[in-house]
Amino acid sequence: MAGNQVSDLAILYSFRRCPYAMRARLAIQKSGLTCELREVVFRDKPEHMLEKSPKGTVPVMILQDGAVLEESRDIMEFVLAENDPDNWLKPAVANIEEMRTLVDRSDEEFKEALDRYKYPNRYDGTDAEEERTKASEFMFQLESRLEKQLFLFGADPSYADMAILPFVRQFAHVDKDWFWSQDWPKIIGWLEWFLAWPEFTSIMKKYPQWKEGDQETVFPNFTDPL
Ligand SMILES: N[C@@H](CCC(=O)N[C@@H](CS)C(=O)NCC(=O)O)C(=O)O
Repeated sequence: MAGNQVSDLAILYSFRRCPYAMRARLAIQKSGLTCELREVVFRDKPEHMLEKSPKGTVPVMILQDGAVLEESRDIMEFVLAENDPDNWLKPAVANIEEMRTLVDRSDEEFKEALDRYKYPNRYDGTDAEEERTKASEFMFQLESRLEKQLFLFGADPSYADMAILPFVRQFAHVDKDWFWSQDWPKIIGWLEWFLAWPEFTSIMKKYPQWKEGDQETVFPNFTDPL
């Protein structure tokens, strides 16, 4: 499938540092499909994006037939259902439902604690350390999975690893010294693998803010070396 034209998927509104957009870009790149990437700046969201998806979050994918995917996991599952060369949706030891359950826990409890730990001033009566402890409970659940296998659902990366790792990265980056001194060696190894993985570094390429009338930016750009 690699090398298909822009028209495969039409448009992806994205923001480089958003973990939801990262997981969508990882899945699109893996699927071998291409799209037109439009980099968003939150204080200046494109009218076209808001027209198609008034909730105003990224990522948003607008397909050729006009269908709008406005949840990162829907984008991941849609593109991987088209083409999933490394079986991210079908790991050897699990099915999609089991992976979705773990990703739900990440997107709900873990993300809630992570936001409160990262931005305690945005939430009344929040104690950052308490939130960090709550978020750490999820880390220990992941650690015990990773003690048995290199990735969350077996010996190879899956949909669940890709959906969760961008948020673990964010958690680690709030206070790197603290994170890297915790007793979760498997998580640290898993995250370090991810940070150095060419498929991750390539989706973190910088793009200027998209403006109406700009030339199309094709993502991924298969002519760039990984
Ligand atoms: N449930 C959504 C959440 C997406 C989301 O919250 N994205 C954030 C950025 S990381 C956003 O767009 N925020 C909009 C804003 O801050 O104005 C998804 O999975 O796509």
